[in-house]
Amino acid sequence: MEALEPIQQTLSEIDKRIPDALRAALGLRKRRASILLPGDAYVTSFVASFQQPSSQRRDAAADESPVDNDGAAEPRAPLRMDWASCYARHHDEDAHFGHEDAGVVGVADGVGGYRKNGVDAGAFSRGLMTSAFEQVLTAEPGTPVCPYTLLERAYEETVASAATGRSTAVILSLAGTALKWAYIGDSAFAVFRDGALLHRSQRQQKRFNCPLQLNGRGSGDSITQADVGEIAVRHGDVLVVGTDGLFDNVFDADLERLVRMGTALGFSPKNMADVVAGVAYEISMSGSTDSPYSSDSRKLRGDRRRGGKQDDITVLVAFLI
Ligand SMILES: [Mn+2]
Repeated sequence: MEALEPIQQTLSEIDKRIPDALRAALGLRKRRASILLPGDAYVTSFVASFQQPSSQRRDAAADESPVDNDGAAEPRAPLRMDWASCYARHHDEDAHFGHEDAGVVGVADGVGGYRKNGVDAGAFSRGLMTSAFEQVLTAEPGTPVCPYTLLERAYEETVASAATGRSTAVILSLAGTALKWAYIGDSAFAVFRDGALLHRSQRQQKRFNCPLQLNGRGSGDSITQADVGEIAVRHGDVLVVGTDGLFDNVFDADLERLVRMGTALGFSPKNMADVVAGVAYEISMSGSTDSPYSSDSRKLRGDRRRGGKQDDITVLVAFLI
């Protein structure tokens, strides 16, 4: 099996690349020159590792609605995902994968409740994503990928492997100009167009901080409860996929601002994933910056919580080009 080659970097390196204007806009503290962030050396990233032949890249790049002699626009080339990721570990129970040529990405989050039993709470999320990735790798090239079918097969295979734990998961695939999804729980995604939020998945949870989750015994919440759907996407749209370590720490409006500013500054998917993860990490460690997690806690539990939520943070950014 081909493997994604991880890139190792530190959060301090990422921190330096968060523009000051963005820092100010999001109300983050001023950068300290010699800051050594806790968790440094624990950031792993991937960039799309399945490079297309340069001729195909040129075809895709030339997708500017060519006009024929009659003045009619020719059909656009299918979109593809130029993706990259950043994973800041806390307990190391998140997992993800992506395949550029197949246009498929996935993110999963092992539910930490199992940890106290001395069980590897990341085994099920890693099993899900490894299985899904292997299925994409071994599929006939050009075969359309149905995210629900892929998630269902990955789930069955992971249960059969006797992996421990529970996990939320989201898988998305491109089919022409449709972006399809299947997800269970609060692993989530957002699609941005022209710097504005176009679509955001709705978390599935039973109560505060208790998302729907698949488990290793094949019992509990059912795969058939997965939310499935699709939206029409187009050239230039930006997809952000992540675990709750992202979405419980960064408000949608701030993520929108990050994407808008990153796009204006010409960020690559890699740089955008790093900066979004860096911001999420900074909020996660804060005891005062407000977050969706604290806001929900105040609303749903009636407490006075402030600050972020420390968790594994997975951010995957795909430019649809
Ligand atoms: Mn999490």
